[in-house]
Formats: sequence, structure tokens, C-alpha cells
Amino acid sequence: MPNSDPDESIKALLAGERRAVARLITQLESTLQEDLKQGRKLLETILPHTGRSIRVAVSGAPGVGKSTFIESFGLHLLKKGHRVAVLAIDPSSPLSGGSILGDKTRMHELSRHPNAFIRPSPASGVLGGVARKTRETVLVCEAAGFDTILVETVGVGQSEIEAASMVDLFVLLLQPHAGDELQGIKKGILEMADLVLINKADGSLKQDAERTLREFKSAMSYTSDTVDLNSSGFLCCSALHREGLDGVYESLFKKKEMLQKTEAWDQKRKQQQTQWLKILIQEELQHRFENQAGMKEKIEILEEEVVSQNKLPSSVVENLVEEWLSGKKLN
Ligand SMILES: Nc1nc2c(ncn2[C@@H]2O[C@H](COP(=O)(O)OP(=O)(O)OP(=O)(O)O)[C@@H](O)[C@H]2O)c(=O)[nH]1
Ligand SMILES: [Mg+2]
Repeated sequence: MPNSDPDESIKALLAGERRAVARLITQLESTLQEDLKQGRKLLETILPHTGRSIRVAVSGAPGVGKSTFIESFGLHLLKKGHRVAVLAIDPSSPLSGGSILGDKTRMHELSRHPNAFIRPSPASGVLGGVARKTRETVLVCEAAGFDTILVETVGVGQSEIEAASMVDLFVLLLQPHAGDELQGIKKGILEMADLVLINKADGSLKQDAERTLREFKSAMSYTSDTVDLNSSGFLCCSALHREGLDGVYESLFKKKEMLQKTEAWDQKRKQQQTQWLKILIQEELQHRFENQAGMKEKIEILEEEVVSQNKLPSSVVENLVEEWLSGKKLN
């Protein structure tokens, strides 16, 4: 990591220079404490410039068209004068780089545009977890003037929950004939959705998509008492043919206005902030505990003792933590 002049870095970041943005994110994802410290210091300096974006998760089963949608909708946003950052959360992303890198070919128009910034998921091995890094990446992008942040979730399950904990609005993509798929989608995910889109509403699938939308809406009105049909949007679109995107845009920004009027917007962000703090406390403690000199070996010995000497695990843990907190060398 080059030791660049912090004042220059700040200027470049606030001016929205993509290289400076990428550099700080890399620093924050580093496994070296020195890099992390420097990165955090920079991030703290630019913190007053964060928070002014609309943060949107784009979620859905593999192959539903999330990346294609982000390319089309991203371009639509650019046309409307927005600056767009695209991030990904992929809890399985290996150290060699995130899967959205491959997607850059799918987002090739967007990735070349000066007002767009695309960043793959942090690797799963990074200190502090993938979601924590992505939260910080959101802040960096905001300080650099990106006013719309799109977060693509990869894989089904954990990444959706994590994305939901850091965005303002949650978009769920479905396909025509999504009946079976819907059964597989946890009800919780539907309840998180501010906007449900039936994608691929084009060609021979167009009518199917419209029927799926009708069926879906009516099924929802019977089965769900928590999904508010009036405040959630349900639309058809074609990411590939770039159709229906105006409706998506309007729905999203209308919902944003509505939430901001009722202060639900700020409340949600405050809640997310305190939740983030709690997670960080847990992670930091765990990290320090596990990385204490001799801890690994000590735990191995205790595991053996719990089994062979039939010791009570809760007592063993209590003693171990006491020993750790007292600052004594482990023996
Ligand atoms: N007909 C049609 N095909 C689409 C549409 N959107 C995406 N596709 C196709 O669906 C396939 C999957 O699209 P992706 O955008 O990669 O889907 P994804 O959800 O990002 O997939 P993963 O990242 O692998 O989970 C590609 O072959 C796309 O061309 C659409 O609106 N209409
Ligand atoms: Mg994709």
C-alpha cells in the first residue's frame, strides 16, 4: 500500500476520483493492521460527507437477472443524473477476488461510465467479515459523491440478511413462473422487500410474467398480513430489453420520500448503526480472544480435558475467560 499524502487522498476522494475510492476500499479490506488504521483514519475524516445516498439491495435467486438489472437500471439512473456505485455481498467470495468481477462483462457499459463505480465483494477471509467491509465501502462511496448505492447479493440466504441490514430499500427479483421459487424463498425475505419485480417480462415470457405478477399479488393478499400491499411495489420489467425501468425508478424514489417524511428512514439507519456497533464488539472481542498468544493450544488442551476428564464446559470457559481478562500468560 503506497503511503500517499493524506490531504491529497482526501481531496481526491471528495472529488469522486474512482482510483482514490478504490485505493481506500482496498486499504480498509487489508489484513495488515497498519493499513487498516490508516484507512480508518481517512474514513473518519470524510465521515461528515457520508450518509446522503439512497442504499438499495438487489436480491433474488441465482440467474434471475440481478447483474443484468443493475447494468440496465444503473444506466437509467445515470441518465437521470445520478452517480451510481455497485457493490456486492458474497459471503463465499474467495481471497482471489469477488464474483462480480466476472459480472463486469455483464455490466460493461456501466463499468466504463465515469459516473459509475463497481466494486466486487470483499473476500470471505477478510478481517471483520464481508458485511462489515461492505458497510465501510458504502461510506467511502457516499463521501465520493455516489448518491445511489446498489448492493447485489450473491447466493441465497445469509447475504440477503446482511444486505438488508445495511440498505434503505430492498428490491427482490423474481422470474415468470416463480411459483416454485417463491416456495423456496423464505417468507422473511419477502417481508423485507420494498419492491418486488418480475423480471424477464419480454418476448414469449411477457404474458407469463404478467400472470405471475397477478397471481403473486393475490396470493400475497391472502397469505400475508405483514406485507403491506399498498406500500410495497409490485412490477414487471425486462432488464435485458430495458423495459419498465421508469416504473421501478418512480416506485423506489416514491418509497424513499414516503419513508423520509415519516422519519422511518432515519430510524432505520440509526437502528442499523447500533446493530453494526454490537456486531463489531462481538467480532473484535472474538478476534482478540482467539489471537491471544497460546490461545489455540490452550483451547486444544481444554477440548481434550472436557472429553477425557468429563469436565463441565461452562466452568472451563469461565476459568479461561477469567484468565484471559486478568492478562496472565496462558498456561
Ligand atoms: N429474457 C430475459 N433474459 C434475461 C433478463 N435479465 C437477465 N436475463 C438473462 O438471465 C441470465 C442470468 O442473468 P444475470 O444477470 O447473470 O443473473 P444474476 O441474478 O445476476 O445471476 P447470478 O449472479 O449468477 O446469481 C442471463 O443469461 C441474462 O441474459 C431479462 O430481462 N429478460
Ligand atoms: Mg449476478
